[in-house]
Amino acid sequence: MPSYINERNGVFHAVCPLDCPDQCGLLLHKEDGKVIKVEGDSHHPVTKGYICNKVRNMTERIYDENRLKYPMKRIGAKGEGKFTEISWEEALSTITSKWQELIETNGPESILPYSFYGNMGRLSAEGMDRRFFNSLGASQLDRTICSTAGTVVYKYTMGGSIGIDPEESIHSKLIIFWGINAASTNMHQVALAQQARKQNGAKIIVIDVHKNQTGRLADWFIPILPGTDSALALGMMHILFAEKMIDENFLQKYTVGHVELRQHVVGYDPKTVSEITGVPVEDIYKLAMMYGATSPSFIRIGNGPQHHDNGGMFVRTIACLPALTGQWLVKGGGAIKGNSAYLAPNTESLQRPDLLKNKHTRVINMNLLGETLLLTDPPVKSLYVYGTNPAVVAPESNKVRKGLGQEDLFLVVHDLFLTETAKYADIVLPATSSFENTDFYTSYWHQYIQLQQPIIAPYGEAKSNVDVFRLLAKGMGFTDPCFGESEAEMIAGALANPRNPYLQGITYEALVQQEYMKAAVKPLFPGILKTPSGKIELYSERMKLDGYPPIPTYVPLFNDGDHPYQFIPGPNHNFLNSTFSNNQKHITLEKELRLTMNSKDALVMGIENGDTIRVWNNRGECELKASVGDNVLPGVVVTQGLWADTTGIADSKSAKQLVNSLTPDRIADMGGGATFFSGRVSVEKI
Ligand SMILES: Nc1nc2c(c(=O)[nH]1)N[C@H]1C(S)=C(S)[C@@H](COP(=O)(O)OP(=O)(O)OC[C@H]3O[C@@H](n4cnc5c(=O)[nH]c(N)nc54)[C@H](O)[C@@H]3O)O[C@H]1N2
Ligand SMILES: Nc1nc2c(c(=O)[nH]1)N[C@H]1C(S)=C(S)[C@@H](COP(=O)(O)OP(=O)(O)OC[C@H]3O[C@@H](n4cnc5c(=O)[nH]c(N)nc54)[C@H](O)[C@@H]3O)O[C@H]1N2
Ligand code: SF4
Ligand SMILES: [Mo]
Repeated sequence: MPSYINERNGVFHAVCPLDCPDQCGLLLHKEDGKVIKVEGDSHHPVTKGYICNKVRNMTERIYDENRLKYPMKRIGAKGEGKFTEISWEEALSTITSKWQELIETNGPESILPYSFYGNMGRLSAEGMDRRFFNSLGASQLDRTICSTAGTVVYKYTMGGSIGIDPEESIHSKLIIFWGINAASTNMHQVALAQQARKQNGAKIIVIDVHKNQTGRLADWFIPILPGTDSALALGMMHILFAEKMIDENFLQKYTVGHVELRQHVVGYDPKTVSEITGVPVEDIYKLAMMYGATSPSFIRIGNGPQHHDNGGMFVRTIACLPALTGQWLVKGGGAIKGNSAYLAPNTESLQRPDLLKNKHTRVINMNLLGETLLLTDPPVKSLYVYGTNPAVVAPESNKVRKGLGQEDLFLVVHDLFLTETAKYADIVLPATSSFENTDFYTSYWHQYIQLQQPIIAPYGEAKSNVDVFRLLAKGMGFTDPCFGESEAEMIAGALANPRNPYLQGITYEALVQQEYMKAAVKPLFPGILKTPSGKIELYSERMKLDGYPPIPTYVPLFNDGDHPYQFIPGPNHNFLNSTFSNNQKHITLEKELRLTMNSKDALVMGIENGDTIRVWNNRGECELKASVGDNVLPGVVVTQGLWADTTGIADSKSAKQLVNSLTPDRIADMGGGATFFSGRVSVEKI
């Protein structure tokens, strides 16, 4: 441990650990061993000292009296939330002896890790844990809940998760936030857009199904029907080709398939596209002409529309747009879907996939948790959850909770709080906050990497993910030296990635010295992409071989039943997924969970602002307060935030705000992605 953990007072550099593209640089003020204030670090080149309200109030979360202090075992019924304190020794030996028994009787694949990025630290989220479960031979988890549909398809198109440097977006003259509520979810991209607006007179367009905080700051908000964006983009292409507003030179030199695409988009005339998308013909024209005539233009591709049945195709289609007008060659032009490839570490070293002996080990899609626990054969007999709260965030929560509540499932949950998921656990383990650990952080939006060193001592008996897996490895008798590595050694190994030239010069030692190190990036073009052709693949032979349409195509949403409303339950401003949903300050700021609907629909249903509404489908039901107006199109209803259960009991009947009880666990068109926003519901006034 570095010595400053013991220093009484001071201001220390820290990283925001949350699953947010901005990955802000922080300053933690510490007095008498405790963090008393969290603020932004003005030295961070992108986040520049500004942070969101959520994290400014982080101290309340770190010192919340409900934080878990010691390991516990269940003494009540599953889900009841009754536990008693035990020692770490007892907790660890209970887990390892149960797992040894399961490996003998049912084989190692009866054990399933279940995790996500509650802490984005690479060691915490995908380091020692992966080494451990690979050695164990446990079922593998496909971590598909967030962005895989788009990641997979962006790779077919562009060769990997690479976009422009967001710092360059200040040069743009047209910025399109496409399916991203950036004012809440990527606030520094909004700051950069505002700077572009100020210095270049840039126009900001927002294309969304909901006129939320981001829509309200736009110069032009374009409401669209859910799941129809690829049709809009194809309609834009139709006009761009027809009006000769394309960059022939760029298409010839840097793309394949522009001839096929040109023919293909003939079918997407503005009238047809307008009928599909709900966007008026003249607006489709106006949008295409603005996009064709403005350079540099920049598209920030959001995560939302990707959570549809056709989410992969959404990203595929939008990602092709900048090539048509040659925007990738212009400083400040192009797009960002995600930038994680720039700082990609050496996963062989970090995660040690070689430790997994059975190369045919089954892989389970995390979006199918409920079904997996209830139906998979051979069954999952033990689930180890860390860094995620599936009882709230996973789709089809009624199925998930039924699965978690099964008597014969041995459930271990490692978290900072007794989450809704932890209430079902047999063993609960207390986790440290990220400010108690050593880890490294790589943003998936900007191009800076940061080191976190422990600033405060572990809370109670809490342990980091890395420490817990070290101890579990010892308990299981694993002898590979990788389990003895220090955090510093793990980081050094992860940063030595000969396959990633962008990491050049970035080492553990350098990170200790320099708080912010940037990937060694250069413009993507002129250049060779990692696609089969080395070019942008507007037509992808590889997609065809993999069974997908090789050219961007509009595919309608799956028929989710006869319910009249398309249900869009997105994140909110003051929580981060379900994190902070148990913090009073954040709840107070958010007030309550509302169902936003169009006044025309409300009139027909006899619903007024503030009425309590029953929202249901064949998967579940919620009770929400109506918010009536013109922020969504007729036929669409929106909620924001993944709210906590209001009663202490983790049963789905009393969880009236559990929006995921209504969402489908269907799998999206690509990458095994989630389809949170492709469900339909009925509504009525109670
Ligand atoms: N404050 C806050 N910040 C967060 C999070 C949080 O919970 N709270 N979560 C973090 C995480 S894990 C992620 S993945 C990102 C997600 O952040 P974003 O990328 O912003 O994604 P979402 O908020 O899921 O959806 C973005 C927008 O898509 C819209 N949308 C839904 N369906 C469609 C459609 O078919 N077409 C169009 N055009 N729009 C549609 C929604 O109305 C929403 O406004 O944010 C991260 N940052
Ligand atoms: N309806 C609907 N559902 C959604 C979404 C949506 O838009 N709508 N968004 C989806 C998306 S994009 C995502 S990414 C997922 C995210 O969902 P989750 O990954 O579950 O995110 P959180 O709800 O923030 O839960 C993270 C948990 O990790 C814990 N944690 C934090 N740090 C550590 C640590 O160091 N160690 C351990 N062991 N635990 C830690 C936190 O206390 C918290 O309980 O939700 C998905 N669910
Ligand atoms: S949640 Fe996002 S915006 Fe807020 S401090 Fe963390 S990285 Fe910055
Ligand atoms: Mo996410």
